[in-house]
Amino acid sequence: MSPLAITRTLPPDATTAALRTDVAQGLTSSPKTLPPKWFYDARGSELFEDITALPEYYPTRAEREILLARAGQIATATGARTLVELGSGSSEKTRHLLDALTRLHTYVPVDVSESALAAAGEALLADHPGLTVHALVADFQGGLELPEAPGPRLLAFLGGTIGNLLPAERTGFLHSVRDLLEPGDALLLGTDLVKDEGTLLAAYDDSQGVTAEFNKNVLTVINRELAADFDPAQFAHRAVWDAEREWIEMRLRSLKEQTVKIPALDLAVHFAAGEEVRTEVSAKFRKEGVRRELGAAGLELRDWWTDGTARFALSLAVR
Ligand code: AVJ
Repeated sequence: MSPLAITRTLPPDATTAALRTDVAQGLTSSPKTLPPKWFYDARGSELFEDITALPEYYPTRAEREILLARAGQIATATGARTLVELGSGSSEKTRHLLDALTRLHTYVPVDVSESALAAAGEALLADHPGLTVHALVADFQGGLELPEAPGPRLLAFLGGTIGNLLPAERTGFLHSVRDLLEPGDALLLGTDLVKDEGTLLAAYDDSQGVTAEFNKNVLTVINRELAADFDPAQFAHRAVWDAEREWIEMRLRSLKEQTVKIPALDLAVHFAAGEEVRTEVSAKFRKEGVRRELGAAGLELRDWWTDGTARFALSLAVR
């Protein structure tokens, strides 16, 4: 096999069909919602990379600190021959793992963005010429068919992205992960942790307005893909801490009463002045809650590591 293979499990029009369904359902529900997956067109992915460098946005730095400190232990604990990374994106986080996983034979990055996968795969092969990279263009929530690869396998879901799933979606996801894992395999999970509201709000509403631009970008995606006429200037970015559910919500608030036309869906969407669309939840976790959610899916929490100031955690779980 050539060192870099790419398997497309998404039919070519999958994303447009899924966007149409999500927008039609989300903007006609009450309250209105949009799923966060649609942030990540090329501009959105670029804005997210900018967010990870912001002083207020601590999760990326905190997770990198843990990976650098614990990659050797993770390698020893798992002896992984295959690393599967869900939502790999730029695979920047993965480098620390790949450097430590000295027995690694195959890397399987999974992402909906084929361009991100190709770029990341080429870059990693340059540094790890002996590695086999089998990239999967897939939506990890859509049920995963992993390519044949030597075990034991380590399934990594980093960045705190599991926090984007609502509790019921997390349950389904963790059960699908458990069904994927065989004895000897492991799940490496990145979770942002509950902390003071001020720190959380600053991380999702930075002083430079990068997160605001990231949030509004979903309107541009819908304008481009569905010929809608959203005016991003007529919406304000908001970050809200829901202390009961322990999650951050990103919202877009309509600054006036307005009607947005979405011709591709033959839809006109009315917004009252001040009405808000929820565009993302980012759940924050506690150790016992993670242990419980993993346990309910048939996974056992084996290791729990945090950064020096306990802002973020990596956990290792097995069947
Ligand atoms: C990439 C989903 C982990 O939830 O913190 C960053 C996305 N949203 N700033 C997160 C995000 C607003 C990020 N994840």
